[in-house]
Amino acid sequence: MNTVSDLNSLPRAQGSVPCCCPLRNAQLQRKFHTLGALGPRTRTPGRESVLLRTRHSGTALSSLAPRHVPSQHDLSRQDEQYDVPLQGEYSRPRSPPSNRAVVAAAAATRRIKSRWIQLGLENPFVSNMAGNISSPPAPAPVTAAVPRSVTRVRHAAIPPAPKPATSGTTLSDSVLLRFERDGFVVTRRLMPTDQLTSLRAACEGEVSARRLESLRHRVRVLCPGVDPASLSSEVEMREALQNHATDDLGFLQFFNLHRTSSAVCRVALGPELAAVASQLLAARRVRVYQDCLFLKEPGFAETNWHSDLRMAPLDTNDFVTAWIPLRPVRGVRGGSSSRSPPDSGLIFAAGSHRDFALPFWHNMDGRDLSDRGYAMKDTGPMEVGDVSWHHGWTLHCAAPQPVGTPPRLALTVAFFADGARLLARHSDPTVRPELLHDEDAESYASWFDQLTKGKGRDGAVAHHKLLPVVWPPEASEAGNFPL
Ligand SMILES: O=C(O)CCC(=O)C(=O)O
Repeated sequence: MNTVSDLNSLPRAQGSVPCCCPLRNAQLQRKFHTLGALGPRTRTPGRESVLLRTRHSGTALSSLAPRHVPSQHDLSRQDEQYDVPLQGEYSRPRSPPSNRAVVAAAAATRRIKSRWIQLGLENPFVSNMAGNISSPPAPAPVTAAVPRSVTRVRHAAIPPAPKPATSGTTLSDSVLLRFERDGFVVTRRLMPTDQLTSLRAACEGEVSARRLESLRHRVRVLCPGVDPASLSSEVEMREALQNHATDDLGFLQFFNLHRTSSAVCRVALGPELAAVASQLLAARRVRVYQDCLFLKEPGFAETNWHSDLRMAPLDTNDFVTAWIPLRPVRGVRGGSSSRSPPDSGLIFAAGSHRDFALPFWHNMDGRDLSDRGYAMKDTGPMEVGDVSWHHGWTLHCAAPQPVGTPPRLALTVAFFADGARLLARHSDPTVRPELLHDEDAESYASWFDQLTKGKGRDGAVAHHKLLPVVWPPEASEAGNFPL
């Protein structure tokens, strides 16, 4: 499957239309949204790589759109983008850096500085770091960060070594590079099977207990003319979805089960996922944004193309979602046996998280992605215990769930690098609040409203007890859950 149009060949639920473009209604059009220009990054704990620098110069611009009017945006709000590379991301190498690495680091730092000067900032390294909680040491002034001699680079710029990871899987450089390039990776056999057995039982229980709540949510999202509060039974809600929905029903979703279920809490807030998230995000401190269970019943339509960050009120690029199937998923090609039917695993537009030009130059309404040249990649068959990970701006979708297959349940857990700010919807005139899709509002309303209430809180750093720190292990707030 190499092109968007190949997706037309996927089997579809009766009455549904192809899940790929051209987009077919305003709601789906609004869902399309992508951005995030991460450069290559090859860091693993305990090792260093000068390639990190390109990430910073790349994201400094990418984060401005599509949520801001770039020409008017006050760049000093983009705290997380302004790490002095050797300060924010550098891990102590096992042996001193080679001269070549040091020279390359100095050159990269100079390039970033000149970029800032072109952007008209006086001294970005100094003025923009205050309050960036995810970057522990305060940066040296620019004169120290861009030293004249190699010796001064070594002594001025290298911060104290971060603590090494104390548990969890260590991702290889090639996996990290693949994530940067494609915007997704799969980690095989990441989760212990016994955890997944109790997770599945807990999730099935939540599906029964919260079915009405979930259908009401779908009515709210898909039936703009219907008041969900006026419906009380499953029959009424299914009728509303049948007769008034602007789109086919692709899934039922259930938010934040970790707040009530200890089995979900153990997985969603546990160190196995958090260790991987911290490496993919290259973040020392990671928070959980939400978990969400997706149920696809046989005959359900496709999951439309979307980027997760479009639905999160966070002004960040450092966001990653883990997708954990609760039964083996054969994937869109039907697995190894040609006789097994396809199954609705995730499909990714590889590299779309770096497609800065798409939302910058194009009006996303009615946008046909087929000429973007994305390679369409899927996870392939996944076993219980495998986890796929996608960047917050990576465009992805899932095929319809074929009739005659068992329902497909998958738990997602979304993580972000600590220090991200809330979208400043009211106080920052350059923010385009209409671009935030409210599909997940039920998930974040409580903490978002609390955090933004009060003068000067709009655009505050996203710290809340419902956004628990899960990495590093010694700072984990997982013990506060379930509530
Ligand atoms: O499982 C699905 O069908 C959708 C999942 C999804 O969109 C996500 O993980 O962000």
